[in-house]
Amino acid sequence: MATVSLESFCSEIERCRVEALCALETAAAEEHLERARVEFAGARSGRLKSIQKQLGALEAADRPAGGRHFNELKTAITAALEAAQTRLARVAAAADAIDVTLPGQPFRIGHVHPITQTIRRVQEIMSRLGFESVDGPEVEDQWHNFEALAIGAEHPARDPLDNFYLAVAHGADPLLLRSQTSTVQIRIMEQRKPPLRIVSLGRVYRPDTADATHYPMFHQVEGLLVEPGATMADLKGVLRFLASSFLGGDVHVRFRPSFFPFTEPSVEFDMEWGGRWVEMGGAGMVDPAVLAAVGYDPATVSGFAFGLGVERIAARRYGVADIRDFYRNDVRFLQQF
Ligand code: FA5
Repeated sequence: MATVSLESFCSEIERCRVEALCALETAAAEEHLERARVEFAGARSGRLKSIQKQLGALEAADRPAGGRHFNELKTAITAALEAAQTRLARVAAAADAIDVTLPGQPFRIGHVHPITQTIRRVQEIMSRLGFESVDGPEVEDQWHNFEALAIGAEHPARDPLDNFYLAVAHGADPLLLRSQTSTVQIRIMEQRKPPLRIVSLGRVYRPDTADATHYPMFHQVEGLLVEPGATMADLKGVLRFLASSFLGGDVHVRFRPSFFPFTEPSVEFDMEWGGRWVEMGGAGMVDPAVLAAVGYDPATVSGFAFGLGVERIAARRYGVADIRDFYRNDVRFLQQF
């Protein structure tokens, strides 16, 4: 092998250092870095390898100095390689991070279902008259759904075809999904003494065929007031107040004589809608026999109660012609409220 002078060996080392550090420091992607690694530090034909081979061509006296320069070059290239790897790994990690400078996108949030909106609004209106919101169970016994409300064993309202009875062990009294919220009147009167003003809004169930004004699961708002001296005039005033607060002062309402086993006298409460009268619910003065059955003294207190269909008053308020629309879960319909 021809002899190589220390001077030309050192200038080759210097050229290699400059080119290697430049390539490694500017590598912007993994493949650039890998190309530079192979070119300068490749085990078989890298530039470091070929410079190392030239060490043997130096004069014997120059080899220690040449070896020192070579080792410095090797250390510098190894350090630059590691620094470039760390830098590119950091860039890759930053690319996965959240870019807080990106512009925002519209965020779609839902809202409360119109029936729940109606329930909350009715609760709020009734609270202004001092009516406290209470709840009752949806699975009921026959005492609270019928008997305590003077709906006797032979009454057609107890027919299995008109109720969702639940299967029970032989001999036990069947429970049922409550068919009216009037059950809550009894439950509260059993627990509390008069005076009381309560309102209860919740689901009730009847095997009715679904149509524009009926659904097998629907909601009722039940109101009950028991105080000394309560009269039918109070009942009418409260229902008018509820109707005009919820629907606006120009709503027309009417009371029609009717019959419920647990109120006497009883009325139907209708609202005018599009030139027609639509039944919203039933109402009346709590029958003294019902008051006596829960331990109240009908000689000192009287009361009124009402039960309205929530879907019907919601339909009237929002101009919805078919209450089935409330339960089709069509977002295009629901997002209008
Ligand atoms: C009752 O349920 C009585 N508990 C109301 C009552 C309470 C009377 C307190 C006296 C004192 P009725 O069965 O008429 O009454 O139902 C009341 C209202 O519920 C109806 O006027 C109607 O608005 C609504 N409703 C009845 N069945 C359905 C149904 N299948 N789908 C939607 N709403 C209904």
